[in-house]
Amino acid sequence: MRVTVDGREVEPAPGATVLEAARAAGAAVPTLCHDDRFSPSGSCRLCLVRVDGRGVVAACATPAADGDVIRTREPDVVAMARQVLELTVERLPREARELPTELAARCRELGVDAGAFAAAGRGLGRDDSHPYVHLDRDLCIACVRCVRMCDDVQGTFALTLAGRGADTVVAPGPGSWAQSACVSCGGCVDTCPTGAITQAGRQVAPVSPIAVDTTCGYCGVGCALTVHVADGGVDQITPDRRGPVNRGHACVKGRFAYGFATSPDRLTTPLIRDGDRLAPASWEDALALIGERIGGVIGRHGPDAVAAISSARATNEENYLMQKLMRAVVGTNNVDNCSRICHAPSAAGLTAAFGLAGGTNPAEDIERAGCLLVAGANPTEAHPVIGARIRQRALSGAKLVVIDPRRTELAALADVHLAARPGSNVAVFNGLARIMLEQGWTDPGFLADRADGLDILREQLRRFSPERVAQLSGVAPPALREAARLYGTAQTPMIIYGLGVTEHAHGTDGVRTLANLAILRGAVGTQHGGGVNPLRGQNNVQGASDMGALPDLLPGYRPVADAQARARCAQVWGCPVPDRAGLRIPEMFDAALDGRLRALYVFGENIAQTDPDSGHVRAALAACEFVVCQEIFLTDTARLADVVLPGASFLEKDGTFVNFDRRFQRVRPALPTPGSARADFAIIQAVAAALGGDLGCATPAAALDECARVAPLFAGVSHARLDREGPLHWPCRSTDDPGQPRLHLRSFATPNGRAQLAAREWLPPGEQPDEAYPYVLITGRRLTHYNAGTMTRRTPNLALQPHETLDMHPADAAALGLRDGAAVEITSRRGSVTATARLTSEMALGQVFMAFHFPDVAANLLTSAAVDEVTSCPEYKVTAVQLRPR
Ligand SMILES: Nc1nc2c(c(=O)[nH]1)N[C@H]1C(S)=C(S)[C@@H](COP(=O)(O)OP(=O)(O)OC[C@H]3O[C@@H](n4cnc5c(=O)[nH]c(N)nc54)[C@H](O)[C@@H]3O)O[C@H]1N2
Ligand SMILES: Nc1nc2c(c(=O)[nH]1)N[C@H]1C(S)=C(S)[C@@H](COP(=O)(O)OP(=O)(O)OC[C@H]3O[C@@H](n4cnc5c(=O)[nH]c(N)nc54)[C@H](O)[C@@H]3O)O[C@H]1N2
Ligand SMILES: [Mo]
Repeated sequence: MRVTVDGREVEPAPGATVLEAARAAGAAVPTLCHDDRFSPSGSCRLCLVRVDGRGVVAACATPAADGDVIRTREPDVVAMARQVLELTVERLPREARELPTELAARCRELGVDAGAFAAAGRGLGRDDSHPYVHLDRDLCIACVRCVRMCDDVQGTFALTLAGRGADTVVAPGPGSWAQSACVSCGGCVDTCPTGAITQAGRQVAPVSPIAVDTTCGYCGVGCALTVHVADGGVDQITPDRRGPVNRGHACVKGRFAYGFATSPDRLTTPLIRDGDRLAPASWEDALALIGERIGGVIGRHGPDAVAAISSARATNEENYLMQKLMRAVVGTNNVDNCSRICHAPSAAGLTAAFGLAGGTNPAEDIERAGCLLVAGANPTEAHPVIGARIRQRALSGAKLVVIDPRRTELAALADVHLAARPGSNVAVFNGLARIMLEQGWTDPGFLADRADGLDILREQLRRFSPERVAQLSGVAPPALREAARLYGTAQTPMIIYGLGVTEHAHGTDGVRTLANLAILRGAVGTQHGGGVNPLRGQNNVQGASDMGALPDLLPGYRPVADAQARARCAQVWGCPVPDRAGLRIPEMFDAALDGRLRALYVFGENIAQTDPDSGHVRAALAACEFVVCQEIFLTDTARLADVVLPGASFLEKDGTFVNFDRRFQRVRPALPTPGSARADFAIIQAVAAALGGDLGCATPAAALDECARVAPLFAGVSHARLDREGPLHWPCRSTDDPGQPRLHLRSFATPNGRAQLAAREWLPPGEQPDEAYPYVLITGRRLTHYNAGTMTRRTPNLALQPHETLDMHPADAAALGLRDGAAVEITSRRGSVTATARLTSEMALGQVFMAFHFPDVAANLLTSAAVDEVTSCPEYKVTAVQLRPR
């Protein structure tokens, strides 16, 4: 297509609008209702242009046609646009023209002066009820951008237009904003062109001169954010439209929950234990003590008496240094990260099935999927930007199957919701596989050419009739059949899953039997999309594992047992690499209790609150001779340490994260570290020096370069390249390798290049309800808080959810004599906690749910020591409990 814009010929992309064509030619067409994050509404009429033969059109809503002659500067058309704008602003107060908004900019461009505005506002009032989102109705022009953002991007449908005629303005439903369905994604704030919707207590728009592009430090989605800095703190954070996963969207945490960074509770100086208390100390003293005590343990008990838990919140470069510290300086493979207690079964299961530890497909493939199968994941709360993309895809026609014991938001929207009992995944997935085989909803060509294990699987599936599956899982056979049909017959069905699959005594079996479905269907390792995709949790849990912060794997997933891999590291590091696999996190605690482990270095993980069976964890910490905790807050874990080192948050440092779909993305410092706190990168190097070692790697960029030399999987990744080209997917094996968004296109990375089907029996969970403990407690997440809550509880998110609840079915509550809001005591075989009952039909009978974000309702006092038999991932999703009114 060729068009002419103001005399200049251009070739816009196929399907471009007249506006896009004009902009491609560099013409400045004014817009007000337009936002490229959603489809054009053409309502503001500022983008009027003349197209020869087609008259005056709204450029944003008119498709360009080959040969169009577009004129954007015709005086009569510009005058029309000016009149439209004058009509728009005549009800706005004059101050509106002075605000740093799109509206004011359009007024200046089109020559609409203050006289066109009203002397005063309409007196429609404000709504300041919400902790983050404030509304000044007098500034609203009813352009509908906020509504479109809420509907078409976020998918919450919280906003409408209300009122009559000239007084029509946006409204968050019938009540106040705080009472509305708003999930605080900030999309409306971000798109509002007039200053009607703003962030509480902030300027209408970020005006600070310093804007730093970085990656969100909360969950694994990897949203690109811009941090606007003012007075040494954050002025605002806005989502970056160039972000490949978030595309200009964000959630309540990434967008608003940054207040923790400047909280007075931040650790600003090292602390050293002095009897019962932790006393402020100098870096010199803290590091000298670490050198002496850890050096002493190594001297007396050998290097394997020392272990480290590395941080999935921290950067790749910091994780690379941490594993190098343990292997090259201390001399042990005792290093692990919270992937162990999260998606270790994904790494193990996906490696066994397909040969690589990463999810197989990029987020973009959500939009290509004809059916989305979401199993044991609650993305609208835990990965909200992905949740929004899934919801939009389901609203635009894809089938949605949700497998979750709870009626989550996506379950409520699903074509089929299989409310499987906690711990029954293997039965359900096997049941689906059997129906798919019976019905011929498979890809025989793919199975013959690219997969192994069909015969053994077929034999195993004889034991999984829909009736037996119903018995094991509570899922009715017709629903199971319908789910199998939707997944089995859709074009490029995509599997997305979470901890409801992995955090079980048979979590790896869950991943394997789920992967079976994609293999049977031939929906993995193809150009078309689909695949098997874990929603990895922490901002950098993928990266922490990629960097080799794992007891059995070196950087790039090369086994410590592999002599060649060790030799490669030894050559680059200039020292031998220990060949015996180290301790996993749960094994570290056991080893501490039986005296094999004497010193523990905990970096950015709050194990006393987040690991299962907290009593056991605390005993293990107490049993260690020496515990170092590197934190940004004085957590429950830090309180139990001998030395506390003050680190830096993601807003304060330089490096990279790897998100859930294997993208390396840059993290850049926006704020100074508080007090004498230091970047974790520098701290780990100082600890190495205190132990007489030298980790090299002068900068984070140099550390990633070194990693690229030892790990062929990331050989082509560097800070320089990321700065130049933007995010890169691994595998990225050379500097001209563009990276692989979709894995396994030609062959699988397994030893024989074929996908491996797995025949697995269903086995009971580690703990089951009985007469004494008749309810099943599921633990998981809530939208507004994040894991241990150390960060989100120090932000206004606390106002959105001030305390933890125990979610339960109204009939269970009635049987116990509990009302909504009543105190309920929850007791497991290990401990007791008290929470407030929340009655909801999201829960099935006999099952209750709570999160672990609040230390005063310590879910992990209850959870058991049962772990996945392959990876030692804890069974957080199944705990037998009794309930009692308090
Ligand atoms: N807001 C927020 N976002 C977060 C986090 C947070 O703390 N808060 N944490 C981050 C981290 S570390 C992670 S790992 C991710 C986790 O993200 P998700 O995996 O989505 O989170 P969960 O809520 O733990 O569990 C998901 C679902 O599993 C279901 N489930 C429980 N048992 C079973 C079962 O036996 N079978 C099936 N099919 N489903 C089951 C639960 O009902 C729950 O809805 O979230 C990340 N994002
Ligand atoms: N009952 C129950 N328990 C669970 C789960 C569950 O579903 N149910 N889920 C489990 C899962 S999936 C996970 S991943 C774990 C998460 O458990 P944790 O990793 O313990 O949880 P976070 O709150 O993310 O804690 C990280 C700690 O790092 C600190 N921190 C943050 N950024 C930085 C940094 O840049 N540098 C330093 N030095 N410190 C930093 C924070 O203050 C915080 O205390 O919880 C697990 N626990
Ligand atoms: Mo996690």
